[in-house]
Amino acid sequence: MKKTWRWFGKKDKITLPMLRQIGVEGIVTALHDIPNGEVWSSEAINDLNNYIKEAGLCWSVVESLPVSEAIKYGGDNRDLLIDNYITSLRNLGEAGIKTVCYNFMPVIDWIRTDLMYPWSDGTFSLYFDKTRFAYFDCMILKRESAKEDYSKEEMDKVYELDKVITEHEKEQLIDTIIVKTQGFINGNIKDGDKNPVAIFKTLLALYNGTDQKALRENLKYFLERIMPICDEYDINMCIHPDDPPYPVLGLPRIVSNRDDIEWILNAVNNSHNGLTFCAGSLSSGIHNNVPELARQFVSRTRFVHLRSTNILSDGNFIEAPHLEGRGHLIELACIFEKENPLLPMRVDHGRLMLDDADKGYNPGYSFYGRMYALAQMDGVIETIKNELNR
Ligand code: CS2
Repeated sequence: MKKTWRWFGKKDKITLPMLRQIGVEGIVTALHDIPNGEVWSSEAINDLNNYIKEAGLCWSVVESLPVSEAIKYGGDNRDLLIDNYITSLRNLGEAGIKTVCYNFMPVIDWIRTDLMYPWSDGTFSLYFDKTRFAYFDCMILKRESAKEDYSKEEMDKVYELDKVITEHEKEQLIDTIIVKTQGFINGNIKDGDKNPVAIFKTLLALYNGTDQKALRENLKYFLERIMPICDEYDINMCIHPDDPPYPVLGLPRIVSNRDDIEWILNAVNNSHNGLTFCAGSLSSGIHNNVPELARQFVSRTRFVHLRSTNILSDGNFIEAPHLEGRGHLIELACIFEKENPLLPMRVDHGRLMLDDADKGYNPGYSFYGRMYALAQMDGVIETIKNELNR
């Protein structure tokens, strides 16, 4: 597999020369400053592409070319937004950038309740606490009928938490769940927005009446419209799984399990309609057997995220060290390496360690933590290659 790295553009404190030193072979990035829904011009694409080339690297994967909410819920202006998306794809294709990761999660991308969960060895990782998330849903958002989505036992824990949670912790939950993730990934909510909860509720309301079936149909509509340009430029679209892989906040989710992925790949049976195999997202659903999914979908996988999780007895999950946990990354590396040695992979999320906090930390995207994980996976991949060449 080709070793790629998610880099956040010229402002990233982790610079391209640093990445060359640690053996990175390709860059995964996006035009983060362009607002969601607007065209990525050839000028802007070429400018970043040349910057990457001048550093002796190549732009391997776009992550992400974001899909606007109106495309997902099927709003009146979706055709215009898809036209813009197609123009951006054409401009990327002209520049020779041919792998595009995106997600189709309504409103919210990945969800965690804690960005600094301590391990006993002094490192930190991202964490999802079911009770805190339910608390956010029922007691902070006060979403109508939210309580019906949780068991009595889960609600009892929410009421217990309500007795002890501080105002500061509530603020932190809001910041973690809706500002840090959404501001950064989808651009829907920005740091400094006065009332993120109110904005978030407006966004959720856009999906009133959009069920799983409708969301699937909207994805199919989107894919059918963009496939001709993908065919023309040989662009592989790779959808990212839901994280975590089950419905949240009353929103439908359609990339959470084997059936979902089968549905998507069959609904538009074109090899350019592919998958980002995110082992971390898939592993945080107890229903998913990650190596089995990899074996089944390897031929339509166009990009791999190597990350692992452990699900704890209470349904909480923690991002695990890369060689541990439900991601089974060694087995996965074998499956993908055999199928396609050129497949781009990046280690996804790393623990926070050493003086990572000084590197302008985006949650999950530490320098030393990811470098450590990359070195581990590099060793695994080289061993596999060695075995295959015997
Ligand atoms: C990423 C996702 O940080 C992460 O968890 O894997 O945010 C991913 O970039 C998007 O879902 C892809 O659109």
